[in-house]
Amino acid sequence: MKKVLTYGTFDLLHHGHINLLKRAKALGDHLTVAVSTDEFNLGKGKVCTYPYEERACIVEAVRFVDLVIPETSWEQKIEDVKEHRIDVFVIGDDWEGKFDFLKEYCEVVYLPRTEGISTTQIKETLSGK
Ligand code: C2G
Repeated sequence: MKKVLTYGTFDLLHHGHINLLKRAKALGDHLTVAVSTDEFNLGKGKVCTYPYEERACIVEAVRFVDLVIPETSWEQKIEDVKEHRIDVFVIGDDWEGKFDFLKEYCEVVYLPRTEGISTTQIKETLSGK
């Protein structure tokens, strides 16, 4: 079984996230998604609309997703790859090159982001900006 792993906040889930998850799953047979905790997001300078439990529940319901785990630190990726016997690490190309250190442990794939949609844009639209 070819195992795929990705990470993200996934707040206000939108089709850009779904496109990422769909393409990630297509690279293997099993997709694990590490969803950023609220505390970790503060470190990323992100304040989420939905708390971790709700974001994890929503991501878990996506048919491409097989397992959700919490992302609590920048340092957990190598351990996650080893512990979950991951074959492919995938993330959007806004992170291009940032996780090349994982190439020692698994394949690393940066996928093109979906243009024209973001959680920030959704928030701005809703706030009438
Ligand atoms: N994404 C995308 N297209 C968009 C928006 C997001 O492909 N229009 C992708 C991102 O590239 C990422 C995933 O969807 O791979 C989740 O995006 P975010 O929730 O913004 O996650 P991020 O803050 O990038 O967290 O350790 C890594 C971080 O946790 C990644």
